[in-house]
Amino acid sequence: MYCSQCEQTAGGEACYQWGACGKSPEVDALQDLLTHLLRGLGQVAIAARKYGIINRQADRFTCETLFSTLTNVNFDPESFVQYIHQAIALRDGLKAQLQAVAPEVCFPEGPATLQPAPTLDQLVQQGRDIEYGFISKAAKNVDIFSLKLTIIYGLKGIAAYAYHAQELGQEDDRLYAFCHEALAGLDSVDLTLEDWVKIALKVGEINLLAMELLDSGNTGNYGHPVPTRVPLGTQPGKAILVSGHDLKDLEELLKQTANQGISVYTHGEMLPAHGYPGLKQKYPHLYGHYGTAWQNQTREFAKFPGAIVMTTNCLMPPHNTYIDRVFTCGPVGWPGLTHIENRDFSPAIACSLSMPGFTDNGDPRQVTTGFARNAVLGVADEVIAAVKRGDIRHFFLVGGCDGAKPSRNYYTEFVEKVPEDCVVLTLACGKFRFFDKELGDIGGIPRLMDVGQCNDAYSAVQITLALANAFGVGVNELPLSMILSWYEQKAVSILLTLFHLGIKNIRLGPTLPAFISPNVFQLLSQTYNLKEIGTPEEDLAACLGTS
Ligand code: FS2
Ligand code: SF4
Repeated sequence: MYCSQCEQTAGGEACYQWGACGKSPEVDALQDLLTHLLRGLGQVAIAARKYGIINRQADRFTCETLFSTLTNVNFDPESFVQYIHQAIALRDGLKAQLQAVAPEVCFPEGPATLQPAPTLDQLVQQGRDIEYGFISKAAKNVDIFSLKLTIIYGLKGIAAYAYHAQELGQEDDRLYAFCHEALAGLDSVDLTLEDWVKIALKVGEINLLAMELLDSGNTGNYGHPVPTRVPLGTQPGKAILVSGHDLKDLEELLKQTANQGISVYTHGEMLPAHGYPGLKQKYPHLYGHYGTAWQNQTREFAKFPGAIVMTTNCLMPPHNTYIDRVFTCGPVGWPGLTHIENRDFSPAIACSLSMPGFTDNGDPRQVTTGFARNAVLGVADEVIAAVKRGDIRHFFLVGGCDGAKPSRNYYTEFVEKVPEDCVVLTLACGKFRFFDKELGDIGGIPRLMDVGQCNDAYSAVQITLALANAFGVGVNELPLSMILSWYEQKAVSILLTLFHLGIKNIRLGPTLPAFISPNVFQLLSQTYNLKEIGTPEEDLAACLGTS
């Protein structure tokens, strides 16, 4: 196997034997075969579009299944076998539709014509052969290979956002058309390094569209988040835990658990759901937040006295102490777990009702979430006045993914050391390293504001652009520094969006992506002044101009 798509990749290079995330070589090969077939589906979809044939099922399938290959989403070989057969059926159906109006159109040998092997072992071998072919061809130019991987991983991020947005009724054909084109074009041989850089930046541009669609879906369905206090403790009674990012899944779970005597707790990236009026205010049994970031789930899930629903990433290999209480939804999968179909959560609800639930109130603390773009920009005048008076010296966006590496303590220390006249905006699961710190306020403006999930990066972008506009400066002249942590492929797509917007001086950690070659990194450093994190003291001093 060869997989280098996430920050915990083995040896900082690639997972060759077994995924550090728990992904088996078998699943890795099936994912590669599926991705290859999506390239073929892309070729057919592009050709069909030229004749006005758009197949929304194929578009949505591309995003859902690409999402399923993102880190910590789906570990189940059976899911991928089904996806592989569906990809071929969709591709061949679309081909037949196209050839009915344009019989002369034909496709070269490759992903648009490949037929599946008959057995699981042979499908796995097919995936391995495809992966080997891709790597051996691509490795002839290590920098182009690096950019191709960046594009594939960025597309996975787009696919994740597009999947969530579509579930909430938001779609855009430009996004689907680009995904097909980018996937289909991965084998192009006549492109220069500059051409591949342009495609990578286009991934960033389309990702902005994907995030905008998701923002519309979330706010259109559940209202704009408002600052909301969230208990970190529990209340006696039956309990169900929901993790991941999908607000539609959470809403349906809330509907189905209403008046059943069950309290719903969020875990990980679901914390910002409490800020949405259409969720928290409408469903009072959405009680509190339990636990911290994804990498702590094995310890935290083991102690939770009820069912655990995993809506999207990040799922870790479940331990035996709680595996029979974990339920998966949508593109998430683990062999043998009960998969929730059609958002019918009754198996998870029955499991929670059969469990003891909580008997005490636990942790008495609360945290605040809900500082998305509407809430922050609603107090923009006060913020601007505070900056002009010199009460606020600088903003830090300390956001991104969390993970298990001890070097991620950098982000905790960084926030602890931020001077008292500075404000920290945060988002995504990286915040769990400091989300419960009481940083106080500056003239009523909180010094720590949680913008939301990684899926709410659009909100952070809009806040940045609006502040730049209000101050009449470019984004790079704002008193704002971005200190980002990455782990999986949504972070890759967000980084490409920030480059597309011309945002410079980002500090990235805890390590640089293994798939970025030295030359590509040099290019990004020269163009965007992208830097790897140093020490909190050095980086703070550099950002504040005091070094
Ligand atoms: Fe965190 Fe994991 Fe949010 Fe990423 S919960 S690292 O895939 O999606 O951020
Ligand atoms: Fe390794 Fe990350 Fe790929 Fe898992 S997703 S196999 S940990 S690089």
